[in-house]
Amino acid sequence: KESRAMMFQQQHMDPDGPSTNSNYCNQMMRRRLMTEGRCKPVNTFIHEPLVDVQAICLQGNTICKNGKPNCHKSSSSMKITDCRVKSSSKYPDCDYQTSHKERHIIVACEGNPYVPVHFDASV
Ligand code: UM3
Repeated sequence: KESRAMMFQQQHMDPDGPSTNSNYCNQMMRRRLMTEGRCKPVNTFIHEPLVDVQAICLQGNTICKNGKPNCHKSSSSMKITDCRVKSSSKYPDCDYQTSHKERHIIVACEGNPYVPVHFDASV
């Protein structure tokens, strides 16, 4: 079984991206296995070096949306792409809207080493 830290990287890390094409989310959501069984409704890819994303776990502590205390907000804004499934999308043909943004991000961290395991929000 893959660790939650590995799952976070598979679902949210794309340091070399994004390609400029509007098909980015359709390709990436499938390639990273988030269209198996259902179309994952919302998912964010982060276009920054892994070390910079891991460092967020040492930055501003904040409460997660689920009420747990282990969320952290990036001190810098980061390049991200939000993928949101279109209302017209019909599984198994998952169809996403691709939105490139630059935002502060909030991740949940766990474990030893203390690393990102969940993407909570962008602000
Ligand atoms: N999610 C994003 N970006 C957002 C909001 C939510 O990727 O701006 C994802 C993260 C969660 C899922 O998946 O939606 C449910 O909240 P995760 O725990 O695997 O990161």
